[in-house]
Amino acid sequence: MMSELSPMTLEKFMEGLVKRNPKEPEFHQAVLEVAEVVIPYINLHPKYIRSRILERMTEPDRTLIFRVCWEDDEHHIQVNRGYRVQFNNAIGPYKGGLRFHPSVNLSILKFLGFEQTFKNSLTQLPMGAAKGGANFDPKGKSEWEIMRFCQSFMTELSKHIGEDIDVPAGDIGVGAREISFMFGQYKRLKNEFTGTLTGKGLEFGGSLIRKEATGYGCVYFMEEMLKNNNDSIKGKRCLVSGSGNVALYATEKLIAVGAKVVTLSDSSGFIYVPDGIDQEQLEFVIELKVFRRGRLAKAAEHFKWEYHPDKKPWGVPADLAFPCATQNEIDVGQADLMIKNGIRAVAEGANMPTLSTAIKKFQNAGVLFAPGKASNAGGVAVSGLEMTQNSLRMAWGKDDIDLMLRSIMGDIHQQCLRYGEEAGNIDYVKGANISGFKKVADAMLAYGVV
Ligand code: NDP
Ligand code: 2IT
Repeated sequence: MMSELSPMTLEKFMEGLVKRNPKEPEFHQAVLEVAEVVIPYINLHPKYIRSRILERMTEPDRTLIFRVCWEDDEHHIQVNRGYRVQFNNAIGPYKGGLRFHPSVNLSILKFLGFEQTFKNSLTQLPMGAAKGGANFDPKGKSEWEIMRFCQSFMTELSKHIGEDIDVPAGDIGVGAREISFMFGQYKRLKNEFTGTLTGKGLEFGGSLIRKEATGYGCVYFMEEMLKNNNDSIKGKRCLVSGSGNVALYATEKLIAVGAKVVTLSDSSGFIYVPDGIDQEQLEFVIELKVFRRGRLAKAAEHFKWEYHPDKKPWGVPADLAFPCATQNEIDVGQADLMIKNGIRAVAEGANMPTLSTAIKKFQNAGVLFAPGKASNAGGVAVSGLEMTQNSLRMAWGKDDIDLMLRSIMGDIHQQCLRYGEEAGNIDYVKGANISGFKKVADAMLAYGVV
């Protein structure tokens, strides 16, 4: 006989999760953010308790860890650790980026893979979730060293991916150059030309707007949030952190829609440009940071911008904030300062850049807050469109893809409105997590116990 179901409690669930996954603080943090809003929803829908959906969803399908050996320019042998966490393929092939950064470890990749499950679900495209990468630091490496590393990494990874199995893309430290080296090696090993990676060069199956998509999509999401509050983006002063792929294409779109981007940052400090960065200056920074992986201090020197070494931009007064560098960039103290300085809305371009305690500060102060799984979903959405174009063996035009991106971001915003209503306000964290959860959970239920 089936016993009476008791409701789930957050404390007990988290205790079990931490016990099963010791010493993985970023993973615990990402799960807690979801569990806080999803457990009350699950308790209203006991079918999810009975089938232990949240326990199943927080356990990756599989985790691959492998050695990556390569030879540096001095002919020394280097050894790195490579990973692919295939988190969930309930609604499509595993899909998600690769991160090359010395801080990469299992906790970070599990947090990113878990977040990807909800994000990919929100896009409404058929994509499961994965994340991977290596503790390899591309900074200061020569082109040939990067190529040798990418080829060695792909030699192992190629055994586990495929256009209908798992489709990696870029993330921190992995841009067009790295994707091209990895795609070249994949094609050579498999002797096939398929869309197994996204973010490829336009000459070999890449999609227009993919490189811009995360940043553009984040701005589109911010526009939706402001519109829903009878406000608009034009003329707003914006803090952007980071100066990589996401930050710089968010900046490009912000300039195009008439906002002023007054800060950018990298891991060494931030620049402050009181009148806002212009398109010509931005192109210089894109060349410096995205294509040459240089230092932002060089741009500050070149344009005589105010430069603040070893500092984050959050103390600068502004209307809107776009954290686009990395996880845990905004803590409670910084959130307090931003609120005091008049910030009205935050849209995360990075994954989990805001600590949960800081998110609560923003929400309690009435600051509109969009979690990355909603506001940075544009990148993986256009990756999904790249997969479709590759399967169809055709390429769509720029305007068509931009329209689809806008429409996907608008639809994600609608999902947040639908599931995020909280005492007359919209809780975007609740909306994104419940909507993302429901689709994957229902697919898992339909499969039975697998
Ligand atoms: P890039 O490698 O292009 O740029 C990363 C930027 O963040 C650089 O300015 C880098 O500075 C800074 N940064 C990275 N790590 C740190 C750190 N530990 N401390 C301070 N600054 C840091 O990466 P992306 O722009 O692609 O990714 C940025 C964020 O957006 C990540 O959270 C990523 O997961 C997320 N994201 C990316 C998507 C994509 O399509 N690329 C899609 C959705 C989310 P420096 O140059 O000094 O290292
Ligand atoms: O975090 C992310 O969504 C990404 N790094 C992009 C993933 C993808 O497959 O395009």
